[in-house]
Amino acid sequence: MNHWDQFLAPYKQAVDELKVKLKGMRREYEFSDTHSPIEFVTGRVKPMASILDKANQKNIKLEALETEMQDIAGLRMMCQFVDDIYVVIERLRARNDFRIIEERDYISHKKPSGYRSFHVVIEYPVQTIQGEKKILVEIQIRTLSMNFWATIEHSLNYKYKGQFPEEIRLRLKRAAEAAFRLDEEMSLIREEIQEAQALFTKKKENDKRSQKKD
Ligand code: 0O2
Ligand code: 0O2
Repeated sequence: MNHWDQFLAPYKQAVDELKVKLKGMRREYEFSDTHSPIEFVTGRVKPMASILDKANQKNIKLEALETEMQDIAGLRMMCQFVDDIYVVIERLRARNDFRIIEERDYISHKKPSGYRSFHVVIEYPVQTIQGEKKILVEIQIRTLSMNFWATIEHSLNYKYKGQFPEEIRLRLKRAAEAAFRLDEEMSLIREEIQEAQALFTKKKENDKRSQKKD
């Protein structure tokens, strides 16, 4: 096993374990017949070339990667609605199999690019044959709409190597706002559906009561 494979092994272990655990949360909601705040979960270990690029850009020494680069292990949780993101964060805060060390709210504080997501950095204990090793893992929680924007922006970023022509940069910012408006519209529709459902249930109960009286 070369040095990199050895270095990345506990990160891979952490991603594999957390994928099972976070997908397990989704399955629990499915079994309980309630709306699942989690739509789907993905995970990856950052490839070596990207680790080296980022270390270079951010002046991180290779010896300091473990403490300075928080997203070598990364999980992503996709939600239908913005409110679901906060439900997921509450569930993560309530767990005792890892420790949250940082939360970054790029939803109320979007990035200059237009990027929105909620990032939770955790310290996750991996059991190795040398004993326990604590690994930093970044969990990104976002709506499907935020994910759509970020996926496309990320691939364009790759194409333009971070140097977007001004017009594309502006269009992407506008697209990010449109994606967020879509989230807001969907939330309103959801509230209306839930209100309508509540009214309908109340009406049915009232009808039953008046039938009994007759
Ligand atoms: P399930 O039971 O449907 O969740 P790997 O395990 O390494 O092969 P990984 O890390 O799970 O793959 O990531 P990958 O391949 O990117 O996809 C993760 C899961 O997310 C897959 O489901 C995909 O079907 C699902 N997925 C990806 N994009 C979408 C999407 O737009 N909508 C929905 N609903 N799901 C999506 P699993 O893990 O195979 O099984
Ligand atoms: P990958 O694996 O290619 O996605 P920085 O890297 O300087 O932005 P930092 O401190 O490392 O910031 O952490 P941050 O910003 O909380 O998280 C970085 C990750 O968030 C990025 O990882 C992306 O996944 C995502 N992200 C942040 N800003 C943007 C953005 O403007 N557009 C898109 N598409 N994604 C963003 P990497 O390093 O790009 O890795």
